[in-house]
Amino acid sequence: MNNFNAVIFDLDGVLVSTDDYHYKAWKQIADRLEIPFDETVNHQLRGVSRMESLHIILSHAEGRTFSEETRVELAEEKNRLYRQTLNQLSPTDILPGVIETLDGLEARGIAIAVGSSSKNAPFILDKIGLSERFAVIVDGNHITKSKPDPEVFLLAATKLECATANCLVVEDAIAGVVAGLRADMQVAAVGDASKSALATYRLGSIEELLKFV
Ligand code: B16
Ligand code: MG
Repeated sequence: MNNFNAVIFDLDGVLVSTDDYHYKAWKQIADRLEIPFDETVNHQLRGVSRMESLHIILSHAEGRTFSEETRVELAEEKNRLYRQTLNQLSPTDILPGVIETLDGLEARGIAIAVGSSSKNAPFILDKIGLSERFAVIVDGNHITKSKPDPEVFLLAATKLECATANCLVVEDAIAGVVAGLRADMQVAAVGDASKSALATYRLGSIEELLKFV
């Protein structure tokens, strides 16, 4: 049993599955620009910021350059497409086991927080009805460096007034696992990231978290 006072949840891929919406929006843009974009490239976008995601996609446009102005326009266009699909989100999109896990943590007196790279996190949390559940929400609007930089988790720990050693991060992306470890926190990996040996705990389902707190 560990001494965790707080659990910091990633959003996309942990609490709700918005990854496919990101993929479809980027895919429309990549196809229009005739840039190769598939699941392998998409995988590298998990947990990283919108502009960094665009940078990764454009790096596959061999020999072509894009001005800063064009990059900003493309990122805005992607966000418009993405936001249209977010409109359909509702509490039924909360991933299986999430509510039971949040309830279990609260019953144990453990604070719960969100640490997401997404600037759309407040909108998404609102749509799925979870805005009021977390003691602290740190998202892409509050940070200057995206995961794998630890900034998002360090800021969450500061706001929680919790020592990093007593915070547990839950992540689905390798960039997020690395960010949590760099913040000197233990990391529980779900989904994709649970295949990596990097994480402190590798979970088959999110409820397994309750075994470690
Ligand atoms: P936005 P997370 C991340 O969310 C996504 O995994 C990543 O694919 C996306 O590029 C990033 O948010 C920025 O999202 O364009 O909405 O600001 O996993 O950190 O919750
Ligand atoms: Mg994620």
